[in-house]
Parts: sequence; structure tokens; C-alpha cells
Amino acid sequence: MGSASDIPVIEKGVKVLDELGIPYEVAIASAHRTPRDVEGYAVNAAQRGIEVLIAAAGLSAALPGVVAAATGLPVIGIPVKGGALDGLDALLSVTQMPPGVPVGSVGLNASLNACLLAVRIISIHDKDLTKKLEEWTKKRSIAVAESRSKLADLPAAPEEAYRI
Ligand code: RP5
Repeated sequence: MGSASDIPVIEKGVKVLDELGIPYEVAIASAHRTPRDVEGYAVNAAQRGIEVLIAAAGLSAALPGVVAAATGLPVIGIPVKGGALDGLDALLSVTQMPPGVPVGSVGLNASLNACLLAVRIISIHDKDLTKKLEEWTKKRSIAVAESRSKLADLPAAPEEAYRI
């Protein structure tokens, strides 16, 4: 992430990595304030065994693009909400990369989706992880189905309406 102020955003997403038993590390380096650290980290990542990089930054969020320019690994950018434009600036900075330097962007502050996308990428050649991820996703879908019980005072759709 670009700053320690981004920690709360990242913390929410990485819980799923803990749940799935995926090793990860967290780094702070700023594309504008400590650019040499960003480049060093990105250049070293592949040889250190890292398979996917997630870069979170707010304001004029150059971090994901700078990381993507310095590594061949997949980079997922998280635009962080905040500042005078409330994250619109970060969203555009992360998504509008020039051709040839790809950054996969998730929504504002969407660190859970960034982590899940990273898991999908690394699970392509890992059947055990694919299964774990399927089970995790199934649990979430059961929770959504169970939440229908909260419709008790409303004209709820019957269960068969959802069946394929
Ligand atoms: C970005 O600027 C960081 O990623 C952070 O989201 C934002 C504000 O940084 P701080 O001023 O809180 O360090 O580089």
C-alpha cells in the first residue's frame, strides 16, 4: 500500500487469505514519496516467490501502475477512497493505464475482491486451493440464502422461485 493510512482498507481483505491458509506479506512504499522502494520491491517480488501483487493507493494513485511497470507478475490495483474527490481520482488513476502495462482494478476500497481475484489466479494450477475457494464461496452463498428469513414482514419470494 502507498501509506500506513491505507492499512484499514487492506486489513478487511486479507482476512480471506488467512481463512484460506494463503501466505502473504504486507508492504508500505509510496510511488511518489519512496519511488525507489516501490521499484525495488516490484523488481524483487518474482524471485522472492511472490505470485500476485495487490497495490492499494489513494489520491493520484500511481502505485499499481508503477508496480506493474517494474514486474511481469499480475498486479491488482485497489483505488482507495478519500481526498477532495473521494476516490474518483484514485479510481481513474488505477484503471486508465496506458496499453502494455496492465493493472487489474477492483472497486473503491474493495480489498476483499482484490484478494479473491488473487486467489483465483494462484488457484489455477492448485486443485486443493480451488476446492477451498469453492467451499468458501459456498458458505457465503448459504449466508445470503439464509438472510431471506429477514424478509419475514415483507412479501418474500418463495424458495422455488430461485431454483434452476
Ligand atoms: C496515497 O495517498 C496513499 O496510498 C494514501 O491513500 C493517500 C494519502 O496518504 P497519507 O497522506 O495518508 O500518507 O499515496
